[in-house]
Amino acid sequence: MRIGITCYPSAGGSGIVASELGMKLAERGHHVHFISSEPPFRLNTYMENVFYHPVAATNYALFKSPPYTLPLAVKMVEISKNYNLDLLHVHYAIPHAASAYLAREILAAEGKPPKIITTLHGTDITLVGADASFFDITKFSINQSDGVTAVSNYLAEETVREFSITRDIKVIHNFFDATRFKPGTSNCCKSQFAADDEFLIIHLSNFRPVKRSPDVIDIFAKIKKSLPAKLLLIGEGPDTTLVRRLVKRKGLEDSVIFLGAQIRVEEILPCGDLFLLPSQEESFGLSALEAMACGVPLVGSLGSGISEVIEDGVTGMLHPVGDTGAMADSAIELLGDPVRHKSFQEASIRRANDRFLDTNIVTEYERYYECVLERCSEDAKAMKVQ
Ligand code: GMT
Repeated sequence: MRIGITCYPSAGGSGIVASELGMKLAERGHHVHFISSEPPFRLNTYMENVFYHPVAATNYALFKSPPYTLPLAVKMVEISKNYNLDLLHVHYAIPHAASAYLAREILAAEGKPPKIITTLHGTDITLVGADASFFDITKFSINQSDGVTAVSNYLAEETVREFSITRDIKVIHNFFDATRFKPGTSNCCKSQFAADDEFLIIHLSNFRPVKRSPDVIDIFAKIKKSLPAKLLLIGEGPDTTLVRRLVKRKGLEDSVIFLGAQIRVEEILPCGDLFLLPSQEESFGLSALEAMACGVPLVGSLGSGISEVIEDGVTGMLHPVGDTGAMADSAIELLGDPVRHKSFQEASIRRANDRFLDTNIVTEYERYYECVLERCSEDAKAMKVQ
């Protein structure tokens, strides 16, 4: 197939999923054209069958800021025509699904337009899409897409509830690359961050308010009173300054390491003993899955998509949002019991591989593409319906 993929290029889960999916599809022989403002974060090297087309948002004195939605639509038209694309797969509804709709309308007048698949990732529904200034266009673009997927049942249900959507939404969970995300080997980098007798606790996010990163510091401060530990923070975002201030105020400067945004997190995650994700909500929690695949159990928030990824009491311990006391108690209990900790590590690796393996999930996307392109069997077509 000839596939156009559009996503945000920044270090967020939706761009990462789009990049990983595109690379896996390219390995399977599909031609994948990334259409975005910059090369996506994890798409950092050239590989066969992968093409990148930048979208330049031209500014003009009249504009307050350069428009992006329209040049993106025009670039989608250009690439669809030049490479005869079968479909445009857009990740994160706003504004990508609206641009794809415009592109398809323009192309329809000229011949065979590509099909549009929109993958919903989270705040495009739960925060931004639900905002009055985006609501109607988000609902319209979802309804106009030829196929719609969501990364969890939680998100599919939220979409139906929020937008009164009646069309099918196919749930395709996020996945991990099993060749890269796996338990640590003897050359694990833990000693760079923590002493032999210290536990290494990791948090990875884009430090947006929805991640509740100050809670991470609160939980860590409580753990630190009972156990020797270091906290490794990976990522960068609007709350990083706030978190730095909090670390200083709590006198934890020597115990917290700020690593900033990192591309090859698979080389760091296996060194962790525990992963913290106390988010307000997560449609899925890709970082939790990648940690889980590396054999790192999680302590975090109950509800939303995290509960679909983590099995509470088996691969992690979940508590109501904001209950940092209970989260710290669970962390102390788990780290203080080596037998239980080991069973959580093993269960994490098993669950990741049983449920979220790249090979299986990429095949689900391929089958879904075939169905949207009306090339699949009646049996497979039924798969479109949840
Ligand atoms: O919706 C967002 O916040 C953006 C998105 C991103 O680009 O980081 O994150 C969402 O998509 C990820 C990939 O599907 C999920 O793993 C995250 O849980 C989800 N974030 C939220 O729901 C807050």
